[in-house]
Amino acid sequence: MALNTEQIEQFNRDGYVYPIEVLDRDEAGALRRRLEAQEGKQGGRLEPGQRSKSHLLFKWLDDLIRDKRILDPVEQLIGPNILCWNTIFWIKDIGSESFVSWHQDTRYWGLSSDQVVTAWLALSPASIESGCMRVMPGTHEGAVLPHEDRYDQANMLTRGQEITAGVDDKRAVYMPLEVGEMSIHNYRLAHASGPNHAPDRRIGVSMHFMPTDTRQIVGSWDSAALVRGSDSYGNFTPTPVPAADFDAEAMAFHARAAEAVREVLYVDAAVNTQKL
Ligand SMILES: O=C(O)CCC(=O)C(=O)O
Repeated sequence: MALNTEQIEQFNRDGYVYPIEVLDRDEAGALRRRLEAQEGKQGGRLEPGQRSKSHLLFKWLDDLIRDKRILDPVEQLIGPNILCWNTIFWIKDIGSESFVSWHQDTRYWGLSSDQVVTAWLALSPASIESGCMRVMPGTHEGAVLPHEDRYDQANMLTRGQEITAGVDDKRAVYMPLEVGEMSIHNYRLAHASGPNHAPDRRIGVSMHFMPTDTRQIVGSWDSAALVRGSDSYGNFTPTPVPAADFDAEAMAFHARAAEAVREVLYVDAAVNTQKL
């Protein structure tokens, strides 16, 4: 569904837009079942190493990053030539105290562009009770705020990185989403989320899109999927398209691609917490 003028203005001014209807409940429910079937085969959870670059493991997620319903609004915000850099699962079980501290992804991803966006799709209800995302309007502009590594076990972020100044809780905005809805935020926007006190798991998948002129400026090698338009820059090695879930060739590529992301996320970190 196309964004209207007001939504585009809001994204440019505040750094986020939501809710965007993407999948109907049945379609989102079917994807959730596929994810949970895989979790069921491996002891009820994804391995930390399966949370990132997951479109190389799950064919249905590779289909999703190429889905017109997701890419049309993304194109309205960042232009016609689009790479998908990463996909990450954010799963909080019932009663989980897992949280995400206030942070800006610009600080950690090693990407040169200020136009990178995160599209976050809800595969179960993301409510205030279940720990949906909160954002700090306007923080996508200006300097990156100061962060400190706090290494909290319950923090879903690699190093428990947290903004130490510049977030005013009273001005923060919750972004609740129904099943099948998505939010989009600029990756510099400060965001966070709380624990899950709802009677269902909170399952989201984030998809990180960027214009093709983006470069990886921290890591020596990185990969991305060209999901729309053409890439005349060639700054990222193209990711293979999996033929099926856990396709052997894509899995081999995933091992290298996810490791490259980890190297960037943990650069200069005191501890490798192995959360991704
Ligand atoms: O899922 C969450 O609660 C946080 C997600 C997040 O930090 C992100 O998508 O960048």
